[in-house]
Amino acid sequence: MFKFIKDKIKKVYSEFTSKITSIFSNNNPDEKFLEELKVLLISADTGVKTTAFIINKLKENIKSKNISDMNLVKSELETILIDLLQERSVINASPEILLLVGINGTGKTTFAAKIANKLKNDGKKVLLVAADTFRAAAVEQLENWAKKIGVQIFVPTNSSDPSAVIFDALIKFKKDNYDHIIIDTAGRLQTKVNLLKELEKIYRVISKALGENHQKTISSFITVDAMLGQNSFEQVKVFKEVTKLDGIVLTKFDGTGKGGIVFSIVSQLDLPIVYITFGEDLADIKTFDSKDFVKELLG
Ligand SMILES: Nc1nc2c(ncn2[C@@H]2O[C@H](COP(=O)(O)OP(=O)(O)O)[C@@H](O)[C@H]2O)c(=O)[nH]1
Ligand SMILES: [Mg+2]
Repeated sequence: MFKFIKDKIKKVYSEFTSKITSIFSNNNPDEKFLEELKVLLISADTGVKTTAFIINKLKENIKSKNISDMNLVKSELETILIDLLQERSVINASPEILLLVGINGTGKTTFAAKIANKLKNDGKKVLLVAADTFRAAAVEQLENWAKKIGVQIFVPTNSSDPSAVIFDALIKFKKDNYDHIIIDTAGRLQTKVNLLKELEKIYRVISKALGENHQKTISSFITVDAMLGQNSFEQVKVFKEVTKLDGIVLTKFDGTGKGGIVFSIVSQLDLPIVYITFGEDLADIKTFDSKDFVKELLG
C-alpha cells in the first residue's frame, strides 16, 4: 500500500496489528489462543457472527491439517480472511453509469467528487448529476466540487423529482458522448415503501432514457460510514431489500480504529467493498484490495 494511504488509515492498523502479533508470538494453537483472537476480532468490530465464522474455520483447519507452527496458523488465518472478502464477486469499479445511494452523511457527494476526479485523471469524459433535489445546499456542494475538478455537472432546473433530473441527465450523457455519468442521490431514509418506489422509478427512468438494447454498464454503490460500525448495517439492509446493490464504498476509514468492520460488512451485507475513502480531499480514495488489506492488518 502507498505510504500516504497507510499514514491516513494508521488507526485501523496500529492497535490491531500489534495485538495480533503479540497473540501469535505468545501462544500455541490451542483454546486460549482462539479465545484471545476472538476477543481481539470482536473488539475490532468484526461482529459476533463473522468472528464466530472465522474462529470456527481456523479451529477446523488447525485440527484437520494438524498445524502446530504458529506461523502456519497465521497463514491459515490470512487465507480465511482473504477468502471471506473475495467470496463476493468482483464487479466493475468504473461502470459507465453509477448510481450512488446511502444514508445521509455517509459520504455520497464527497465520493461522487472523488471518483469523478479519478476518472477525469484517467482521461475520461465525466458528467456529475446532482439528483439530491431535496436540499439546495446539496446541489451547491456538488457544484463546488465539479468546478474544482473541472468536470461537467447536470443540475436540476425546474424539477424537484430526482427521476426527472436523472432522465434529462442521461439524455445529455448519450447525446454528448460522455464516458461516465455519476449520479448523486438524496439519502433520506423515508419509509421503506417510499424508498422502494423512488429507486424503482429511478431504474425505470434509466432504462427508458438509454433505450432497450443499450450496452452500458450500470452499477449502484452504497456508501457505508466505517465509523458507525455495526449500527449502520440495519439501515443498509433496508436499501438492499428494496434495490439491487453492486458494491460498497466504505467511507471515513481514516476515522476508525476498528478494521474488523471490513469483514463484518462484507459478510453480513453479502456485498464486495469496491472503494475505501479516508479523508475529505479528492485524493483520499482507493480501490479496495482484499489481499493488501489483510496482509497489512496481520502485520
Ligand atoms: N474524515 C472523512 N470525512 C469524510 C469522508 N468522506 C466524506 N466525509 C465527510 O463527511 C461529511 C458528509 O459527507 P457527504 O459527502 O456530504 O455525505 P452525503 O450526505 O452522503 O452526501 C462531509 O463533511 C464530508 O467531508 C472520509 O472518507 N473521511
Ligand atoms: Mg449528499
